[in-house]
Amino acid sequence: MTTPVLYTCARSRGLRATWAAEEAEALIDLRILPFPPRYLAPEYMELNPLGTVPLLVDGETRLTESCAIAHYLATRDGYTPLAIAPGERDYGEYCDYTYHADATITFPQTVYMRFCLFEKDKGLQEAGEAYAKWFYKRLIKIEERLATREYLCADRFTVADICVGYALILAQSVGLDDGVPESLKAYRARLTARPAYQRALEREEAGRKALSPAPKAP
Ligand SMILES: N[C@@H](CCC(=O)N[C@@H](CS)C(=O)NCC(=O)O)C(=O)O
Repeated sequence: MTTPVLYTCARSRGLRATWAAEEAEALIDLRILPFPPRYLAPEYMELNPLGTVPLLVDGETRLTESCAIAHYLATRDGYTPLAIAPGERDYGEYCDYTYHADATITFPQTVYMRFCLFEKDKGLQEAGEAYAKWFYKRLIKIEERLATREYLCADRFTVADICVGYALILAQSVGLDDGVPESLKAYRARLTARPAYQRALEREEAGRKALSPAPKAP
């Protein structure tokens, strides 16, 4: 069997994949790129014409969706407790929250980031702020779900928590935390305290540091 190669940028949505690999103890060849690779690693466009990260290459198989990669790494060699199998309780909810994480929650976050952080000069800040509000409103579904649960599905930590948890981690790092309910902040704190999350961060950070040009000798 091949070792899957994960191309990503430190702390990007690819963290979902690095984190899942650490939780599942799945072997991956982690390749950290400078952000954005579209400009800073143009040769990457040959591997992924979208220019986005993450990308997982596993033999002939190629995936470019962070939530799909997290699920794939948790199930590639057979179902692990990190995923929920068909027929198991909360299988449908597991699929739903895993997709919900990027399609419904991270989507407005990225529009906010684009208009309010990366492309401020375009004069679209008002629209960006509207997307920030939209993001806050969209947290209602996970807030209600977690009101009576520690984890989203089947009373255990799964890839659905990794995928949704990353959106909450991103919220904190891009200044989108004001409208995040305290209960979801507590959920995020539980998730980020996990040793596998800490290891994933360290791995990505080590890769990022290795990219930086060595300091010039005086
Ligand atoms: N839905 C995709 C989105 C991938 C994506 O847009 N990634 C961002 C980083 S978080 C990116 O690569 N941006 C750089 C660009 O588009 O040039 C996923 O979840 O993996």
